[in-house]
Amino acid sequence: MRRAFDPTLYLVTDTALCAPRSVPAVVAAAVAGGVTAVQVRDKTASRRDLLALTRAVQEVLAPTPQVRLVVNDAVDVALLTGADGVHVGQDDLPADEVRGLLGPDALVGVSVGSAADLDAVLALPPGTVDLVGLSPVWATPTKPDAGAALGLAGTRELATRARAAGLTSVAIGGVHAANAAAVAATGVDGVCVVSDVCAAADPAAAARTLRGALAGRVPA
Ligand code: TZP
Ligand code: MG
Repeated sequence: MRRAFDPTLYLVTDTALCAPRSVPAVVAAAVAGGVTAVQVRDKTASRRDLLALTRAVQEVLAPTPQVRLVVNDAVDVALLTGADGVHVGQDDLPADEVRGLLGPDALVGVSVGSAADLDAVLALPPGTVDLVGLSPVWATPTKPDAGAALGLAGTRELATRARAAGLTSVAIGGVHAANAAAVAATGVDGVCVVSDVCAAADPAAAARTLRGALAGRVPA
């Protein structure tokens, strides 16, 4: 059965930004601080290492089953680990193929950087995509090739259309505690962060601060 997904504060991991701490250690702290969902993302890891990393994060998340685990790109890793879902970008496997591989209960997320990207998602059969990651809100050193910034106005436009179509939306790219409330006010269901938590001296405190900034602004 499909399990509920809380997108309020969605952590996307970056192994280099977590170092010298391990990704699972940072995830554990971040969840203690209030992160509601986790995506394992490592563009440089071998498939073998990504599998091991995903399993290690899964272990850390075992005591908090309400915090869903999503794998970036790697459908094979998601299948092998029984992770909750996969997030794909515009150059990854098509969302309908991912849905076909993972089945109806998985969470399928897609990155959307323009109205045309959203049009393509909305043209798919209902139930193909659960979540769109609106990105990037702002340019970010974490992903220099993320494409043109949507800004708050562009994010709002896409979030409004996503909501009307019954899709969950989250916003990513340059989101930090100081601007999280403004991002949430665009109408997204949650915000995604990488560096604000992964690079923080105290990831638990960083997550707590973000949750404070989001309190009452996104559906909890
Ligand atoms: N996709 C679009 S922007 C981005 C990803 C993975 C990185 C966001 O990183 P940060 O550090 O939260 O700006
Ligand atoms: Mg990708």
